Amino acid sequence: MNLNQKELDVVVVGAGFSGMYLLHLLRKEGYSTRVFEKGDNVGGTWYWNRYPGAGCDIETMYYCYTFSEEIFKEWTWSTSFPRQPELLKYANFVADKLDLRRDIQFNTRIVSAHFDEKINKWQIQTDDNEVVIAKYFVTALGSLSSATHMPNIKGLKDFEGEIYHTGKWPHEKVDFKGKRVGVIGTGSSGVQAIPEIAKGAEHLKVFQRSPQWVFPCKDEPPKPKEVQAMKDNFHNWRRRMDESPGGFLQENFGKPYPTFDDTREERQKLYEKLWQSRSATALLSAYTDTRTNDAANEDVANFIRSKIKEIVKDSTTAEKLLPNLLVGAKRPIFGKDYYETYNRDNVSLVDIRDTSIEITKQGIRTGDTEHELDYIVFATGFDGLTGGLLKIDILGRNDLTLWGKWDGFKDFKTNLGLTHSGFPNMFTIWGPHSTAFTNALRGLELHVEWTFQCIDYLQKHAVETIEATAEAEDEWTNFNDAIASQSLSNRVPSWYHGANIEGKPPANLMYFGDWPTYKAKYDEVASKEYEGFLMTRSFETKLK
Ligand code: NA7
Repeated sequence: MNLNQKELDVVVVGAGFSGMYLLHLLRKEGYSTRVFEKGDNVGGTWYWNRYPGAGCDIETMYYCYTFSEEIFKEWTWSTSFPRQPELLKYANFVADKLDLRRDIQFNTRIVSAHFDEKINKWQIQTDDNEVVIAKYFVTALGSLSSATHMPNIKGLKDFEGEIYHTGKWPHEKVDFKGKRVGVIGTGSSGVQAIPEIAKGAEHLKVFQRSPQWVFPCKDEPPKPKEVQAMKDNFHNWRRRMDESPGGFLQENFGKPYPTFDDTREERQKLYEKLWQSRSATALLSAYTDTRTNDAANEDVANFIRSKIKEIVKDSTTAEKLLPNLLVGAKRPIFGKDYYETYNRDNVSLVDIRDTSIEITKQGIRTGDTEHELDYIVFATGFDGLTGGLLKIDILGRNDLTLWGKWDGFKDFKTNLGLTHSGFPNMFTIWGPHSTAFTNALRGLELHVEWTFQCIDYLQKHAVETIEATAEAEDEWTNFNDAIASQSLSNRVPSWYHGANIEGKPPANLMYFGDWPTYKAKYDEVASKEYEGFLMTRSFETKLK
């Protein structure tokens, strides 16, 4: 490793799954590459999100690298839905196997990246004031974990107890024994953390602003026969993943016709079966129109409401937990014993939908009620997709910022989610316009492979700069927006549109369509030798 080298081919920010894989590909082809990582080890999302209960909601056999048959075959998961410690162990296993750490500079944050038009290279500065120069600047920040969201609740600074955020969990174990704990937020993180915190705390109060649909999933060990079949048929299995709508194989137990072709009894029978399946998200495709017809959607909603009322013994609490929301419009939340947790004597739910909330020295005040607490856990999410990017002082041509280019989100555009006109030789992996409903690991593999192949092409063709054209950006953004307009998700504000961040103007930040179409778009652009991009060649090449 030569961490003193000041001029590199590629600088990558982030040593999560994207940065690790990109480093592997670039290094194999001999490109001088350094990854900068603000944590002290690899793992990205799974390095930071260490809260109790943290885990993945895609089954392990899909939420893993598929670029290497050897790695795939060598690793065996212990559960169907992997928990954070095992995911982090997996990231470390891959880093060891590929000997990645020697080119990763840990404990180092990139604070700025300025494109120097005189030399057509990026000047990149760390928080230690080290400056490196690179031809290519690649962000691999993940879509969420680089920018946790701490809401600006009155009195936050006054609290005399301890404050935690699920997305920035301390590396030392937090002991809840004998503590009065408050959790704010009931999204995916809150729903995972709440049952685990409840097991340790003296008392847990959950402060819920919006009840959401929580789908139970069964955390059982993968069936050895199924795993072996996947390993034995690796290439076929990978191809089938790419042909599937979400980039992972899901048994479809639903019916191939619309909801109301079945009688009420038949529908209830099917819903019950899907609720009991390995992942109750199967309910989202119970019938062909579950996600497209409002009455069909409400039929499933009513079934889940009946389940919540059946599970939660206290009827007032159950009533507070009932969502009034299209099913499947927000990112589905997977839960393990979530609703059951409200039957514990040491857990209570505080509905803050219509109440003022304030933090005091001793805890949280809602309306006139004071809740005394030792710890407050914020499970309040992230400034997703763009938050991490905007934290870095990135300047493209003519000192253009991303914020300026996007006109403060009023004119939000990207080309393929990866490139941005005005920012030559810059790639933003798994950032804005990444896929909403796809297996993220498969998705980021595509972004990484595309970026690597593009860089390799440019180097082999003596290209000095590549940059998306404004027309290509318009086309891609219009394509994305057209798909979004058909999506249930467009009808419910969420982090997919930046709606969770106070003052962040809404924009369509994700791709809501299916995986094969998304992948085909990327493949098409590459196969047409980067159609939609401007390239400038080096002086020597121009002379030839
Ligand atoms: P989410 O899904 O953004 O959830 C954040 C939660 O925090 C949600 O319940 C919010 O309520 C709540 N929240 C946010 N701000 C406040 C304030 N000011 N007061 C009270 N409650 C608040 O983040 P997660 O970390 O759970 O999950 C993010 C993604 O990670 C998830 O989609 C998966 O892809 C993995 P709200 O619903 O806005 O009323």
